[in-house]
Amino acid sequence: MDIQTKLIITWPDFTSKNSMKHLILLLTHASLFTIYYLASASASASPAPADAGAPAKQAGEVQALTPSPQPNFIIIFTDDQGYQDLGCFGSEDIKTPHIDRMASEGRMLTSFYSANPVCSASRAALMTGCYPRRVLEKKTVLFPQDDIGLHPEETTIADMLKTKGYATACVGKWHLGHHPEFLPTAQGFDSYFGIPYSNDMSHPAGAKRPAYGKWDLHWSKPDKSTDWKTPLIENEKILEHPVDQRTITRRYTNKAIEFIKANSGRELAGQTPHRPFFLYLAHSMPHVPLYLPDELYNPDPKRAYISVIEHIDAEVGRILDTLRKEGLDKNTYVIFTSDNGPWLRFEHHAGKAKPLRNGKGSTFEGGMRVPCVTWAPGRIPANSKSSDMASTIDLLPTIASIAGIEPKTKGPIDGLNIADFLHAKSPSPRTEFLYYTSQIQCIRQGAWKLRQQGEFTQLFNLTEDIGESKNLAKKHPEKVAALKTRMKELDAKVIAGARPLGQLATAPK
Ligand SMILES: [Ca+2]
Repeated sequence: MDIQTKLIITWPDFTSKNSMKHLILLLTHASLFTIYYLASASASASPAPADAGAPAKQAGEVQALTPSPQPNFIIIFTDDQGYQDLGCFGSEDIKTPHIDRMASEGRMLTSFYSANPVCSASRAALMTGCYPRRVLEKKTVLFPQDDIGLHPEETTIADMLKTKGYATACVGKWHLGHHPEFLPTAQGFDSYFGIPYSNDMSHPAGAKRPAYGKWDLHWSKPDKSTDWKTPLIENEKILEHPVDQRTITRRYTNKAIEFIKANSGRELAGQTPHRPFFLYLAHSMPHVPLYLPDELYNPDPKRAYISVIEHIDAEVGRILDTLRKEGLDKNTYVIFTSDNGPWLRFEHHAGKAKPLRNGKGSTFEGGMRVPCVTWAPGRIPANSKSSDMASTIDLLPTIASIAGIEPKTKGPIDGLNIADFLHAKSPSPRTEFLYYTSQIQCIRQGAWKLRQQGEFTQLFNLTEDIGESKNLAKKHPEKVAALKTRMKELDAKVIAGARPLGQLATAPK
């Protein structure tokens, strides 16, 4: 293959006034990457299924399974799923038998935080192990007209794992920059399949975003899902535009299973051993608008959110079944959580964060404390549960530790290694946590949480008052003063070490 080959990729109207100059991109390394991926994917996919050109097995012959000594990692990240929206987290109306089983075979974390109450900033934090204020400046949500993204020089979990030879795939919603320079394939992922931003961001710009409060109407017209003009991207190219959102949750799962099987560790005679893998599966639902495959559709709009979570649960079940079937269940960590709390204003098109206060967009607990189930049979103890604090920002250093990697990040990170806590061998090392929107709003230290909005101060004891109903600020002025000082001190460190987000004009091509 001529390694100097250049592909011309057209990127249809991504809306910004500056993007015209990027409509035609000469992507040297990106296209080579694509070519490499396609070639390696076709090569590595072939030995995985036993029926795909492999020698016929003889009776009694057991196919050799040689799981890699390096564990695999899967993060399943849903969008706007509330703290209560799993059976094991107390849902009164949603049935999630597969994730409940995952919890009974693993460990539930009940004080687990996303690092921001909205999409992009939450994802930047997960990927980099940093408070979003450190890596995404004051941006919290990226839009189709933006020319920015997570800086390509930031070290993501995928970048880090690649230093140890991991195969990496991102499937689902990315939302850290939709231009090729910022897509997952520029951030350590070998491949990408998904939508680049939220499923309600109409596209191209200028098209009217359907009005809020019309969700029952949208639910009543499932065959109009393509009204949303949401693109589906494979690697750096638009595959479908618009994508039919009825199909998306299942197609993400199909892609994820294909990736798992291609890296299952099954060795057939003469084949190169497969690599350990990292799969980041970020479902774009239950963010509104909600859609389901036709056979699961129920016209009652009050069933919309319930049915969508139950569909996600069934698809998570398919992932776990694949791991069991491929013999990977003893060598794979699966972490299921959500990017932020439920978007409460949409009523039955949104979830619940009970017993927490508020939801998406808020630094009350309902905005950022999310359901979290961790699973790694034989490594993470079954039937365990902890209310110790932990956060998505802790996953990068934790995964690094488990994989035996000393992460070389672009600068300081905020995450802590919670591996021993995950394995129930120690309490969580996280005793403090900062709550950011575009800027700092709260600090939690043990049971105490200080919330500061302008001159308005609130102090809660989360152990006694998980619903943040009693403001104790006047009763404990010394605690308020100490927490204010500590919050300012920690925030100043984050801001002093903040790094620029990626700008399209300066991003490497
Ligand atoms: Ca979200």
